[in-house]
Amino acid sequence: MPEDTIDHIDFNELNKKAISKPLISHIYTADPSAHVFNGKIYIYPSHDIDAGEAFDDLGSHFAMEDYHVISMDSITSEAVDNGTALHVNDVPWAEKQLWAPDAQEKDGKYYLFFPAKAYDGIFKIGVAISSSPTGPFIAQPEPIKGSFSIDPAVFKDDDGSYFIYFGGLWGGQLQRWRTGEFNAAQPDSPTAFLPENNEPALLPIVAKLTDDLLEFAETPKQLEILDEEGNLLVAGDNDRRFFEASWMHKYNGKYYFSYSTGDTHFICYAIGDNPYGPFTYKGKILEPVVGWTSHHSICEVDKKWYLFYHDSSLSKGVTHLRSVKVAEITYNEDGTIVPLKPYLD
Ligand code: FUB
Repeated sequence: MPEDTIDHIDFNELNKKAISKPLISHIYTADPSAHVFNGKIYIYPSHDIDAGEAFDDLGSHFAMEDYHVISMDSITSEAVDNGTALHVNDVPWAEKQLWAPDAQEKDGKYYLFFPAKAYDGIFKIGVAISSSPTGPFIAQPEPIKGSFSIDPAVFKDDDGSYFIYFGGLWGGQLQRWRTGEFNAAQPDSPTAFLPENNEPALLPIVAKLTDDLLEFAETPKQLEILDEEGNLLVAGDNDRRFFEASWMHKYNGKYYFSYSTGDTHFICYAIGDNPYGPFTYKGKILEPVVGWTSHHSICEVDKKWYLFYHDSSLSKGVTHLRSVKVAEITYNEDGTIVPLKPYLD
């Protein structure tokens, strides 16, 4: 079972070795989804708080209540907190746990995609709209029809189509949807209904969005992640199989699907030829950070590529009090990504 705090690390030393510093330190932020809109960087993170919830493997201690948007004029500029962009009290269908969001722009409107637990205890994904990239956002009265689980990431392809990627294990409930219906049995178990180690791993989910970006345009599909021999990764391949934190970006005409391996704490990626895949596992992007979770986005800014990620160094290792950071990533000539160590040796 992961620990909620870490007391064996000298955080002064660790922070000296960190490859980047928290972008903001007056609040805790996590799960950064970064985009460039109108030449400026906008980061859509979770807003971590200590709500006093007991720690458990379902993530009950991640009891976030609102979102703040962070903006930066350039990658070296000061990061600005633009205040509350959406509060759970203003989302009619949502009770709690505003987890990792993403945002997109279309025709001058901004769409915030976010997971939250509905009053029946089931995670759904909602959309909220604003005329400004920093909000405030007005939530749709209902979640996306047929949505489930957590961690939406919305990718705009070059032809103007938008695709949503989502899903997360354990507290993210993806394993409870294996039959197409929510399985509410053993409600306190994070691992009930996971596949056996030798079975194919659970897969992230993809769906094209409707033109108004408010609904799925099709039945969501599983996104296959294959090994070098073309076989699906198996559930026991803990260092490589999907757990949560989907992200999609395109580089040199190829589609890069990246994700967290969760309980082994890596950010990994797989490459495909179209938004639906299949994707072939290619390697790690980020070694484990301090704190249990790892979650990221990848964004091009002024012709360089950046990994936005988080760690728990500022809170001295408290799992649910994280800080958003950014570091440049580079590509090898064959299109593979040079992996990063978050702290130098
Ligand atoms: O922030 C809450 C959850 O922790 C996210 O939804 C996961 O990706 C993990 O970072």
